[in-house]
Amino acid sequence: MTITPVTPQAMTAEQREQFERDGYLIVRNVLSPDEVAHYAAAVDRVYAEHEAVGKLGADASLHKLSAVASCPELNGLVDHPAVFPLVWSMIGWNVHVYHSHLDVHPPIKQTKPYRFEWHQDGGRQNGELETDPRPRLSVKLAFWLSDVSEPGRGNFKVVPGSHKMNRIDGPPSRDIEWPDPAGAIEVCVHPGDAVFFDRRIWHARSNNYSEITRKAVFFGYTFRWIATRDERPAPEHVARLNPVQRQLVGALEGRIDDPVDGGDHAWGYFPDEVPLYTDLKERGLLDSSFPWLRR
Ligand SMILES: O=C(O)CCC(=O)C(=O)O
Repeated sequence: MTITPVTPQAMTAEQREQFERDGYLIVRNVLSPDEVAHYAAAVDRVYAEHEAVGKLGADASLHKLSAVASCPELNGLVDHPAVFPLVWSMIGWNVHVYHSHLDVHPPIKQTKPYRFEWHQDGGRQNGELETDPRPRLSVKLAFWLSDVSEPGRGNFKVVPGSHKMNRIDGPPSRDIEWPDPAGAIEVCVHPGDAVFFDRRIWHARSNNYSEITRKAVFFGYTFRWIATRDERPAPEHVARLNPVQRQLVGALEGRIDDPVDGGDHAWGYFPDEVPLYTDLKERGLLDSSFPWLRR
């Protein structure tokens, strides 16, 4: 597989300003055509396995949680050097993937019943945190493996700038037809592009009434002091991961397994044992002007 060589670098001041303003960034050409083919083939394999045992959705879609545990070939996406720096630039080194999924949405042949899909990520984080706006807490990367460069292809929809809004107007129940929020857009991206977004941005998947099967992989990153809802990959797959990938998928070993110190490890009390911390330190990328990049 040919990978476009990239030296990890912190997000630029322009990217930070745009992300703070809009709540998302589109990064073009993150994956080479070879990488797109490689990852799409892996996703296709998982899809075929689920299809063979009748485990697709009613619309023949697949929304499979725990991306790396479910499809070990996706491990190279979890710390992809072209976009992973956006993650640690925004939330630092004490992070892991807490929620990830691979998604396959074939063309829908019959109109689906309406469902209001707009949401912020994090479930009850959005009811149980008292501030306005609520804190960011997590960010997400979406890698696009199919062409959604035109609207109507099951595009990811966002309301730019809505990440500071604790609520939007919505129907009394999710099956009642309701207009999209003011300012909503369909994000148009090519295979190999990535979208980086704040979990708080109001977003939704749209229905794919095009002729093209939509394929994407999503990784949500948060602080290690927030519990993961992802499964850990099997030991034979963990063996192939680099130390930062192991941190991200919750597969570090050693003190982290200690009944007492393990909690402190997740709370970030032992930075020198956290692979992303040591990696950034060696590269001189720990910019102490950001609290989450301090020791
Ligand atoms: O699949 C999509 O376009 C949206 C995914 C989504 O809602 C999410 O990642 O929280």
